[in-house]
Amino acid sequence: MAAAEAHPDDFRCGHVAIVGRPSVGKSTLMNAMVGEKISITSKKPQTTRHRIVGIATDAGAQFAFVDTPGFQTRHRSRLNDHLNRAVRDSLSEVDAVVLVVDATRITEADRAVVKLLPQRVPVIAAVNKIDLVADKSALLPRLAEVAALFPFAAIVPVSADRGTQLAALKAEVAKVLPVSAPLYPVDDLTDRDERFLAAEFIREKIFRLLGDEVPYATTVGIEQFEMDGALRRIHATVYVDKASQRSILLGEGGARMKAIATQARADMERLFGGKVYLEVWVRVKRGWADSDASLARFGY
Ligand SMILES: Nc1nc2c(ncn2[C@@H]2O[C@H](COP(=O)(O)OP(=O)(O)OP(=O)(O)O)[C@@H](O)[C@H]2O)c(=O)[nH]1
Ligand SMILES: [Mg+2]
Repeated sequence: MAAAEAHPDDFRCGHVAIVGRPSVGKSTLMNAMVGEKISITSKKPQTTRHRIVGIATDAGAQFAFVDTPGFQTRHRSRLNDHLNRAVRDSLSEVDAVVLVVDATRITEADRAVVKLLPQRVPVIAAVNKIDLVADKSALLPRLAEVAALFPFAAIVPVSADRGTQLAALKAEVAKVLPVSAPLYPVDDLTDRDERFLAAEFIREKIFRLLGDEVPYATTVGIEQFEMDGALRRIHATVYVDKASQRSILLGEGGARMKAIATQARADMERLFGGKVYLEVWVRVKRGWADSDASLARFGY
């Protein structure tokens, strides 16, 4: 293929797992390095539930970042077991790992993730959210604390949110990747299809617009995804655990669900580059997060 031949002999490429405890900014970091919102983010822990590859290609390297769920130390459901398994599985199949920690504090949950880190694969620490550390002299002892956790190949302070030091992080990752032609077409941004991304964008708005209970009782299925000329017609169903959660999700006269759908549709139209007609239904499916059959059906 002509495109592959155009890359220099020392071009590097590989899969890079992004791991860490919940809410440290793994998905924000991946999106910032890819340059598009591929993976959903929110202030709430356990936003990411699926392994998702985000691809960034530059002149010297192609990075296939693998965003993973935040590693759980509290097991509340079978869903959580699936999420932790996704983290462990990604660690066994990559060329490098980026461990993300929060520059404001290292916790027991971070230490639990460090215990999972592979010995034979290079691990780089990204100390994220440095924008929140007003007193930069506080950063040095934090970096020393991180260095004591594991024999990292490099430690890079970053801000995923502000885009600070991302080139430095990529440069450190590129150093440890194998020499290889690109594994993905250079214009690809993710390994996931629009159907998956559509469901995720809806889930993101639920995480962002609702309180602390309902998002964790929710999953999204896409019933129909059709092209009608240039228009995408998408029918989605939001599943909740109880009827009371359905009422909360719908809101007064359906207003909350309408806001969720409107915001999700805007994200879809931006990423897909075309108009979207979106219809969303809410159904009660009791115990879906604790049933292997339901979890399999929803792609967990
Ligand atoms: N101030 C600041 N906030 C950040 C930064 N990076 C991420 N955040 C915020 O941290 C929160 C969590 O970000 P996510 O990217 O969803 O975190 P995550 O590690 O993927 O979380 P899970 O998928 O739930 O494990 C969001 O509110 C982000 O906006 C950063 O560099 N600075
Ligand atoms: Mg995430």
